[in-house]
Amino acid sequence: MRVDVDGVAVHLEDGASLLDAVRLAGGELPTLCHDDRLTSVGSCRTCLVRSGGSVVAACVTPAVDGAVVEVTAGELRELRRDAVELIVSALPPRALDGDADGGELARICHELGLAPDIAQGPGGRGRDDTHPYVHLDRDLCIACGRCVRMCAEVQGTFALTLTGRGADTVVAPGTGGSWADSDCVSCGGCVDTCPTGALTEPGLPVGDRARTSGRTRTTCGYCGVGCSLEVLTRDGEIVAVLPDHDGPVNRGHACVKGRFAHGFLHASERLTRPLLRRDGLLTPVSWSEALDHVARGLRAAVAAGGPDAVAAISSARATNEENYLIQKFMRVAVGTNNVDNCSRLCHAPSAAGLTAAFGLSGGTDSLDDVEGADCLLLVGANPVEAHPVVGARLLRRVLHGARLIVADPRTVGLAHHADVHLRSQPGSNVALFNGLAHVMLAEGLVDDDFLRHRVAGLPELTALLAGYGPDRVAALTGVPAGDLLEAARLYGRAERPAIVYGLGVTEHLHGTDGVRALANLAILRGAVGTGHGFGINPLRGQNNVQGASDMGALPDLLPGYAKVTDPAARARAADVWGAPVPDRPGMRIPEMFAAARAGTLQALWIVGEDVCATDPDTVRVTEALETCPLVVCQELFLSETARHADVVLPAAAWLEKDGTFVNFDRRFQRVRPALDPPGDARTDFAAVHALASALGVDLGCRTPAETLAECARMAPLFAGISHERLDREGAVSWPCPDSLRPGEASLYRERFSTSDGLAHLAACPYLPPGETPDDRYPLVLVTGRRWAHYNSGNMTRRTANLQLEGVDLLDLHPADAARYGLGEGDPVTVRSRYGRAVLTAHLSDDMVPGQVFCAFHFPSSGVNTLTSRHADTVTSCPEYKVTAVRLIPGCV
Ligand SMILES: Nc1nc2c(c(=O)[nH]1)N[C@H]1C(S)=C(S)[C@@H](COP(=O)(O)OP(=O)(O)OC[C@H]3O[C@@H](n4cnc5c(=O)[nH]c(N)nc54)[C@H](O)[C@@H]3O)O[C@H]1N2
Ligand SMILES: Nc1nc2c(c(=O)[nH]1)N[C@H]1C(S)=C(S)[C@@H](COP(=O)(O)OP(=O)(O)OC[C@H]3O[C@@H](n4cnc5c(=O)[nH]c(N)nc54)[C@H](O)[C@@H]3O)O[C@H]1N2
Ligand code: SF4
Ligand code: SF4
Ligand code: FES
Ligand SMILES: [Mo]
Repeated sequence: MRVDVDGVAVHLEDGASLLDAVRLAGGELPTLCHDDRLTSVGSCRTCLVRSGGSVVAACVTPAVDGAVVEVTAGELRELRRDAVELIVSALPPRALDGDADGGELARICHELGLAPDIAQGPGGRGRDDTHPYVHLDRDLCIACGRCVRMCAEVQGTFALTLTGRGADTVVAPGTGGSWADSDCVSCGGCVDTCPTGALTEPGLPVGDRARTSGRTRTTCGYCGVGCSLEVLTRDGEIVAVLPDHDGPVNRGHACVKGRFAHGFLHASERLTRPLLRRDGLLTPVSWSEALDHVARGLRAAVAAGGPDAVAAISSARATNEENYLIQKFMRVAVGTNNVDNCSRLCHAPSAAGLTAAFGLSGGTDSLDDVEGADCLLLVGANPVEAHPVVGARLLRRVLHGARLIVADPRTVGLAHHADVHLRSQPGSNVALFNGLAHVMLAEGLVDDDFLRHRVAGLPELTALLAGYGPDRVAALTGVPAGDLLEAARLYGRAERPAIVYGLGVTEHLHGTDGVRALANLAILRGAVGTGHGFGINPLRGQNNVQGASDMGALPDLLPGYAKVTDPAARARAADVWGAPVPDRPGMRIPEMFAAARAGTLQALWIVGEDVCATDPDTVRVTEALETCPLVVCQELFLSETARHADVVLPAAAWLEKDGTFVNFDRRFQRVRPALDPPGDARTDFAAVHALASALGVDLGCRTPAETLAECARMAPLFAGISHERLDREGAVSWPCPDSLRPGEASLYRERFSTSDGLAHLAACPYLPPGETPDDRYPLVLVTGRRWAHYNSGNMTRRTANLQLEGVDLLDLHPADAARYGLGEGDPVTVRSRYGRAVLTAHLSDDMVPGQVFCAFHFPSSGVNTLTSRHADTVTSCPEYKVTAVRLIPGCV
């Protein structure tokens, strides 16, 4: 379509507006009620142009072929100026206090030649400063509604509304009370879009953004979504962390953690000096003293028990380069494969299950593909709280018409929008997925052509599925047969179905079977490797848990997933490293603790993981650390684990680091330091090098960039990825064998990466969970996440997020609460066969009677003393999702 803008011809796509035309022609218009990410409402009348003989608002007027648009004519400028002046004159003088290049309103007034003194409104409508991160100055609200639409259309929370009439119209929480008591989940979106400074974050008046001295683009160090963020700094302090509008995953959106939870950086408890245990007390010492002690301890451990008497837990919070260096240190400097990372506690079953089914250890497609999905099957994941930016994108897709099936025992956020909610009994996934597969096969909702040419294992699966008719599955899972049929039909009949799943699939006694049985559905449907679906994608948890495993911080795999048992792979690594690679797979995390308790593990080095708070059955973890002669802990804080260490090394956090992370959909992205680490804290990268030097070993890899380059030389999957390329391109997905070609965001278009090139169906029978309720422990406890805190909570508890969620709650159905005589807010003791926790009761209809739910963000409540020793039979991933418990009112 061709449009003429003041004599300049521009070509536009269908659906474009006159505003798009003006911008394409190089023109600018004031657009006070418009944001490109939101629907246009045309209410402010500041974007007036003339077209077809009449004056129209450009933002809401569709461009038509042959349209002629007048923009710069004098009277049009006057009209726009008048519209802005009318709006601004109602505001109090402080509306234009900021820098001209600070707020949008100030900039527009400056451009239109409107003097600051036109703002002469009386004010007096008051403020709402009740919320820790979002403040409202009602006097500056022009009722453009951008915040309301941001909250609804991008964040999907619908927390805001416009109230009042005429000139008194103002934004307010929809619940009517204060912002603090509203549904707001602090994504910051409304603050970002507000053009006037009516909505601000504390400490950052709108005009102030321009006065910051540093701007650093980096990748969020909390969850695996991988939001691109822009960090504004001044005098060594963070002024604000804003979502990057060009962020490939987040596109200008973020969540309460990445956006606001950075206060921990300057918390008074931040570790700034190494600590060494002397006479039972952790005492500050110099780095050289601490490192000498560690080096001596490591030598003694190797002398006593050989290299395998040493083990390391690497950090999924740390960068790829740090993880690469840690596993290289263990393999080259110590000579053992005893290195693992928290993927073990999380998505190890995904790695194992997806590799067995398809060949590679990652999700099959990219989040962008979800935008094309017409049916979402969300299983055992709560992205609204745990991956909020993905949760919002999924919700948007559903609000735009995609069908949604949610499989989760709880009514998680997205379940409110589901066509079908499958509330299966915790631990019954394999039966549920087999039941769905049974219906798909029985009703012919499968892709026969795909099954014939690209799939192995159909006869075995077909035989197994005969025993998973809807009635039996209903009995095993508690899901009504009708719901099962409806879900199978929705997924089976969709043209482009997508599976997105989380820990509700993996953290089980048969987690890997769960992943395989779920992958069966995508294979049966031909929804993977075909371009007809979004495949199957785990919402990997930590910021860099995908990367930690990619880099070989695993006991059986080298960088790029080469097996340590493969002589050719070892030879390749030995060639790059100039040192032999041990051939025996090392210990997994639970095996490390068992070896420590047995006295065979002599030294354990724990980087950025609070195992005494977050591993299961923590009483025994602590016992392991107490038995082990040398425990070194690299940490930001004196975590539960650091308290039990012999040496604590102060670490830099993600905002202080240079390197890369890999997010949940296999994208490498850059991490850049916005600040220096405090005191003597060092990056994990520097600490590993220093420790190697103390042992007289040179690991090479001088800089993070050199380190990734070395990894790329070893691992064909990453051969085309470098810091320099990421600086140029932003994000690159793996596999990327070639620096001149893009990475593969969607996998397996030609063939699967298994040895025979086929996708493998798995015939996994349903087996019951390890934990089962009985008379003494009659309830099932499910553990998981809540929106405002992050895992151990060591970081988020040291931010104002503590005001958003202050305690570990126990969610229970009102019927159960009545049975136990518990009211909202009552203290409740939870007992399992392993331990005891004290939580605060929260009555919730989101729960099914007989099941209770809690998070584990406040270690002092003791949630992980409750969780059991049962773990996935294939990968040792703990059965965090099923624990039999009983409740006792009060704190006993
Ligand atoms: N705010 C916040 N965000 C986080 C984190 C955090 O601590 N806080 N942690 C990050 C990390 S490390 C991870 S791994 C991710 C995890 O993200 P998710 O996987 O979404 O997290 P969870 O809440 O642990 O578990 C998901 C769901 O599984 C359900 N579930 C439990 N048992 C079963 C079952 O048998 N079958 C089915 N179908 N569902 C079941 C639970 O009810 C729960 O809603 O989140 C990341 N993001
Ligand atoms: N009951 C129950 N328990 C669970 C789960 C569950 O669902 N239920 N989920 C499990 C899962 S999926 C996971 S991933 C684990 C997570 O468990 P953890 O990995 O133990 O938890 P985090 O709080 O993410 O972080 C670990 C520590 O790293 C420190 N840290 C942060 N950044 C850095 C850094 O750059 N360098 C260093 N050296 N330290 C740093 C933090 O201060 C924090 O103490 O929890 C598991 N525990
Ligand atoms: S911060 Fe986010 S969730 Fe809260 S009101 Fe604003 S847009 Fe809505
Ligand atoms: S969604 Fe995840 S990556 Fe994005 S800002 Fe929040 S915590 Fe960070
Ligand atoms: S921006 Fe077009 S009417 Fe407000
Ligand atoms: Mo995780």
